[in-house]
Parts: sequence; C-alpha cells; structure tokens
Amino acid sequence: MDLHHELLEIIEKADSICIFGHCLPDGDCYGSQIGLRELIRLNYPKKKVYAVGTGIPALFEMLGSMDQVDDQTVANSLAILVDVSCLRRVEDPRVFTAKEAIKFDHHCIALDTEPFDGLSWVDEDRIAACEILIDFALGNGWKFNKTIANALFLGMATDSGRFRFHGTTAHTLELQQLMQEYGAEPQKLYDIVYAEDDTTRAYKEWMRQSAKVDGKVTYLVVSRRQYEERGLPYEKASEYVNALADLNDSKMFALFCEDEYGYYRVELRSNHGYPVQPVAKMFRGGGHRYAAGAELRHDGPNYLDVIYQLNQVEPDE
Ligand SMILES: [Mn+2]
Repeated sequence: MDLHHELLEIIEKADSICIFGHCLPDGDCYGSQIGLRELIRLNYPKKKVYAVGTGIPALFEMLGSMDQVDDQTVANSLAILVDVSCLRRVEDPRVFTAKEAIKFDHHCIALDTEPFDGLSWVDEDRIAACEILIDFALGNGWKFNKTIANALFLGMATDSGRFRFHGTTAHTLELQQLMQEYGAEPQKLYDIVYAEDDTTRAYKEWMRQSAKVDGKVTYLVVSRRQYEERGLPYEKASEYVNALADLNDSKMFALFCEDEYGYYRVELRSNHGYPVQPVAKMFRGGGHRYAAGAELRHDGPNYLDVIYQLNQVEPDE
C-alpha cells in the first residue's frame, strides 16, 4: 500500500481526531487545521474531529473557531499534525499524550527537528501545507464545500505572499483556481488577513525607514523597547519581516526581534532564490528553503554572525 492510502486508512480507522498546528499560528497553520477538520466532518459525519490551538481569531466568524478539548479527548484521539515538523513544535503540548500521530507538512528537516515516528507526508517543495492537503483530499475523492475551499485557499495565499513568492508553482495556481471554483472568496479573506490598523502601518513604515543594508542583505534589529513604545506585542512585532521585502534591491532580508527573555527571534527571507534555510539551521532554527526562522541567545552568536553567513549564500541554479 502506498503512503497516501496508508494515511487514509489511519484516518478512516480513527473515531476521534485532534488536529494540531505550530506555535504563533499563521494562515497556513490555521487554514490547514480548519480545512482538514471540515473535510473530515463533511466526508465522515460520524467522526469526532477537533482543531486544537489558538488559530487566527479574526477569521473565526468567516471560517470557524478552534475547539476546546479536554485531556481525555486528546489521549483517546489520533493526532494529525499539519504545517509543523515535530511534536515539540506543536502549540499544545498535550499532543504528546495522543494515541497515535501522523503529519502533513512542508517544512525542511532541521538539525534540531526531533524524529517523528508516525506516518508523514512531507514535501519541502510545496509552498504551503494546505497544498498537500488539497492533493490528499482530491486523491481520496473527498467532497469540498465553501468553508473548506476558503480555509485551504487561505493557507496557500498567505504562505506564498498571495501567489508571488519563490516556490509558487503551476500546480499551486491550479489548486488556487480549483479552490475558487469550490467557492473560495479571495477578496473577503484578504480584507480580513491584510487589514492593518494605524499602529501596525506605522510600525511597518518605521521598520522600512530603519532598515540597514549589509552586502546582499537588508535587515533590522528591533529591541523590546522599540516595539513596545510603538504599541505592538512581541507576537506581532516579530512577524512582520515581509515589511522589509524588496528594499534596496537586496537579495535577502532579515528581521531580528528581541523577546521578553532578551533572546532574538530571527526571520530570514529571500524572494530571489537565495536559500536562507541552511543559515537558519546554523542558529537553532529551520523552516523553508527561502523562508526560515532561527533564535539567538545572550551567550551565543549575535545578529552580525547571521548577516555574515547570509552574505556567503549563493543563489540556486
Ligand atoms: Mn506553512
């Protein structure tokens, strides 16, 4: 039996399923969780299936909210990890107590990615985990509805920067079109996901004005004081790396943001085919080939070491 059918068989055998994603959930994580939950509910109405974690509250009204489940439910469930590489990176640590775990993911395996024993469909060449889930559902002959189409469209749209980033393929665009045929509403999603309040707009503008250039890299180091006095929480301030895209004709861009412990969250990107993921791996991180994250601690290397390594990176092809 091939991988696809083995995964399907495990899902078909489970009466209760909890779907887990990563910390600081993004559109692909939340879209994968909701999309898969609704796919299973629609195609197997007798199964109990839950999406566990914080999700993206601004989208709950349109796509559905996350589920509150008790410990017993998790312990009696099949865990399905989506958009996350190992159990340790899952937002809700109760995932460790689940009966069995499988996953659908598109993250590169990093040095500190823990081994995952369950059956996995991992494809690092996919722009989004949602793309893998759509192919899985199509292969199963599963029915879709508008909510499913919206949720899975969301994941592909956000991880690909609205179908622009390196790694967006002809297949991605086929699935984008198919989701629209099933009822996805791009404009309605974008109005919510990309709505910016004045605080955020001002912060991103400050980011662009404060960015520095070193060789092939545009970067910005943000201290806790700098985002707090601009009214942003760490979770937001540290994720807006794309505000630095396409400045100064740089090949790569990087955001270093201080957390409450004085560590720095590092986000590395390239829209020009420069693989940044190997650099992330050198600094306690991982992610995708052209979009990766890392962490810097007090006693270790600092941001200049990361910039130095980025400047050694050569483009693919
Ligand atoms: Mn993703």
